[in-house]
Amino acid sequence: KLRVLSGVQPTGNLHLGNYLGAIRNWVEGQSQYDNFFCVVDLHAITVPHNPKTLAQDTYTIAALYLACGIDLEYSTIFIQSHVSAHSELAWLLNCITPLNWLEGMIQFKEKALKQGQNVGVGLLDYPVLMAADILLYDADLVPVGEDQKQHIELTRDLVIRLNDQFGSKDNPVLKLPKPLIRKEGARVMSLVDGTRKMSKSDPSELSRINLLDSPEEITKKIKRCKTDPIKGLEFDNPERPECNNLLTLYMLLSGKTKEAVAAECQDMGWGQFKPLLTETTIAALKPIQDKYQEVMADKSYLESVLREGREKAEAIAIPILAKVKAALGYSLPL
Ligand code: AQP
Repeated sequence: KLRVLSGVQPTGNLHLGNYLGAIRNWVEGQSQYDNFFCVVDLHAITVPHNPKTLAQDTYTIAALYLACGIDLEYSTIFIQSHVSAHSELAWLLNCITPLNWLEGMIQFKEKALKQGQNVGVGLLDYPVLMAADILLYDADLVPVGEDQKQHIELTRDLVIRLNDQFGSKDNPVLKLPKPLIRKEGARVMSLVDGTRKMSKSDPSELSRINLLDSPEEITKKIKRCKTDPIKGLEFDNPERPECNNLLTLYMLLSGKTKEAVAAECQDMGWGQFKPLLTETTIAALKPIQDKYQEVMADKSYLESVLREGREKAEAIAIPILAKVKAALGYSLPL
């Protein structure tokens, strides 16, 4: 089986963008692959974070993986900081990464702009740590949303560079991974601005629907979301980004085809569509929320999943780290 690796940062509540762009695709594809899904808590401290909530936020994301349908028969769930090989490989990769590759990353430029003077080196280094996450598992495929595509291209460039410098054609050190990006849901947009992606770090709570939002919160957010004054709803009109985003959410959450949604909504006004989207969203999130409560009620079960996850992750990551160290010329520990 091909191996899959992906992760989410515990930087806040998971929202529909994280779910539709990433986790739902992990769940749908999981029986075909050998999967590793981590909660990337080392990435979470690349922006200012709260040490009082980091551990709890990390557990919440792991529980949500299970609640969304990650099945331990096909998949391993673990926490990035529990496997120290991630930090170690990131250091080794740092030393072969040209600085200007990192300075050119879109996500760095966007997040650095938001933080002004307080940008840490870790934010610049985010893609190198992400490369380490992927490469430690010899992952073939990395299912992500569109926003992460550039980071996976950088990972591929790093593999080519490392293999060129320290491997040989017949004996490459690391495997070249590929991104797996689904067209639908790859870029879920903010509810208050259809030209910006839905994001955990957006200061406006109204901009996103979180997987754990109550029916009342969902109703309020959809009622107040940005629309336009045009009657009749349509996909793919660049002048109507909010309309395209809300129809896409309805399509993905209802499981209907694009053609069926286009036909159903072509004569609708927002007053008719918004209650429909609200009802569909609440119904789609209900089973996830119920399962989440179940998982969180048994902390020792979640801990055992994560302990086992760490063991399985280390069984793969430690030998791959050793292979990279040997290729770079390190001696074995005495
Ligand atoms: N709006 C989105 N549409 C589709 N996919 C998305 N993803 C994130 N936002 C959207 C995908 O979710 C996965 C996990 O993302 P992450 O937590 O590692 O970081 P991120 O991409 O930076 O997500 P956020 O929500 O915007 O977090 P903050 O605000 O903390 O930076 C990834 O596969 C991502 O593509």
